Amino acid sequence: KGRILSGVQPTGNLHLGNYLGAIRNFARLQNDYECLYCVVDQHAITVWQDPAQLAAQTREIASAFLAAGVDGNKQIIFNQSMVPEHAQLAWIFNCVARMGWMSRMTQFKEKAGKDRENVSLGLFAYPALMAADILIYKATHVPVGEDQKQHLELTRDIAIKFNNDFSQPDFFPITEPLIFGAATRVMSLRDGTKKMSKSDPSDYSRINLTDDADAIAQKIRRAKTDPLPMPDTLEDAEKRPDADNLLGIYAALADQEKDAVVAQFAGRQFSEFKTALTELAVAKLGPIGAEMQRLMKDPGHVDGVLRNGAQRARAIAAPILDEVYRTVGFLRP
Ligand code: AQP
Repeated sequence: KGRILSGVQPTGNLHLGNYLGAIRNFARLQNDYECLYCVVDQHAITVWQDPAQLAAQTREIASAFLAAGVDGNKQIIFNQSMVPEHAQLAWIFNCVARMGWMSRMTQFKEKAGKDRENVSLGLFAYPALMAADILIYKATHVPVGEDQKQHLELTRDIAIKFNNDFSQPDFFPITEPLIFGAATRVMSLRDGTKKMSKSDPSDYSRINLTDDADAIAQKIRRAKTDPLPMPDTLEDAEKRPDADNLLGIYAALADQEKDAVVAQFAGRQFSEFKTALTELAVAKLGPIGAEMQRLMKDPGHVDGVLRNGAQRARAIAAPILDEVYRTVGFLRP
């Protein structure tokens, strides 16, 4: 059995893209792998977070994992800062990774924008911490959305360089990304060329997992489309980003192939399709949102899941960190 590690940042506005690209797959993979699912609170503070909100958002993400069907007793659900071995390994990786590699990370370039002098050092170093999140467990597979592909390649580069630098070719595994489903990159409902994202200032750009039926209906009704009827071939759809995005969302939620959905709605009016998409989205997301709301009212229970998960995660991470320290040449107590 392989081992999975994946994480989600507690930065608020958990959305349909996070669900279809990552969280839904967490539950689907749990029978075939040993899984560790992490709320990456240390990644979140690479940009300013209000402390009270950070704590609430950490519980929100843990609730989403549970509501999506991850079994917190069988699998390990925890928050990153409760397992200090992540940050300890990250320091070593900061010394393995090269400035040039980090400078090529497109997410850093996008998030830093033109104001590079004023972003945190943590934002730049974040992919090395992500590599540590994965490799502190020697995880073999990481389910993520497509936007994380480049960071996973960096994780592989760090593993290879560490293995070479210390002449231990099999020390860290070369982790494989698991990117699958009909919606590996869900786009904004306001602009089919931009990723759906937590930090988009417009709430109409995304469907949040905690949205109720009315909010979902309103957002889909207002979703941007073009003036033509629905595409009648996959090639036609792919040339029309807004339509393509909605078709991909429908296919993913219905567990169908996109070309089957294209065929079903070919040449129809968008209004008709949007009604069907709303019904489907409410049916699939409604119960998850309701379960999240229920869990968020019981912080004691969620905190218990995180504490228990952190203990079990540390039991795996501590001996691996010890092995790394010895390999590097650090004296041990
Ligand atoms: N639009 C998306 N489509 C598919 N998958 C997505 N993911 C994120 N956006 C989409 C996947 O969700 C997981 C958790 O993401 P994250 O919280 O670590 O951070 P992110 O990728 O930075 O998410 P956002 O929503 O885009 O946040 P902001 O706005 O803060 O940058 C990951 O597996 C990711 O691939």
